[in-house]
Amino acid sequence: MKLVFATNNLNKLKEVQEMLPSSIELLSLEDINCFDEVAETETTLQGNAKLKANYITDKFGYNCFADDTGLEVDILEGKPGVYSARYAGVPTNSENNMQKLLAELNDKENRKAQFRTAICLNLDGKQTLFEGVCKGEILSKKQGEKGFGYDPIFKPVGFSNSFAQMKSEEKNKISHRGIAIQKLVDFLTDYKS
Ligand code: ITT
Repeated sequence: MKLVFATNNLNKLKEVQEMLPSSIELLSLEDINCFDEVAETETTLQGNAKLKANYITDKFGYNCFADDTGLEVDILEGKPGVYSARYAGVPTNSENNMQKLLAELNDKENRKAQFRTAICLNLDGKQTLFEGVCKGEILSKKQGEKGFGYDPIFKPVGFSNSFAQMKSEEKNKISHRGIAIQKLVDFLTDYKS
């Protein structure tokens, strides 16, 4: 089965590639000659995931899935959430986003946060949504070099390392995207066209 993953984020593409069984041939936007930027104009993660998946299915006709991910910080009442990519403004910049969040939480005791991923799958004319959540806390400074985005300042519950100190297989087992992708894989495994 051929499926397009509608993302411009090559780190996400790599993570997801590692998780899919060989029966699913993952196509990137580059593979289908799509170089468009889809503006994430919705106010929810599900809304943006739908927007990105629908753009590809409507314009290029492919079965496709897209994800949108947000970091929800308890003491900030769920912010930056759906605005995580643009937290420190545009053009988006992960280092600036992390520095803004660290400054915002300076001296705060409650550092609880969670990553949430929404996935929208368009398959044979039917749409299905999946979600994954990973609870953790925001560290007081960056730790580790791996991963991307907010990984150096996020430590999942039950672990002493940040996501950026984990191998991608380790992160994928417990991460928001890993959990949501596993649900997608289970769905596709049971799917009869
Ligand atoms: P696409 O929309 O093209 O898929 P993106 O990088 O814009 O790529 P999102 O809107 O889903 O992806 O991401 C929102 C923000 O959250 C952005 O700053 C990412 O770097 C960050 N992010 C997403 N997944 C993450 C992860 O697993 N670990 C750390 N940060 C992550």
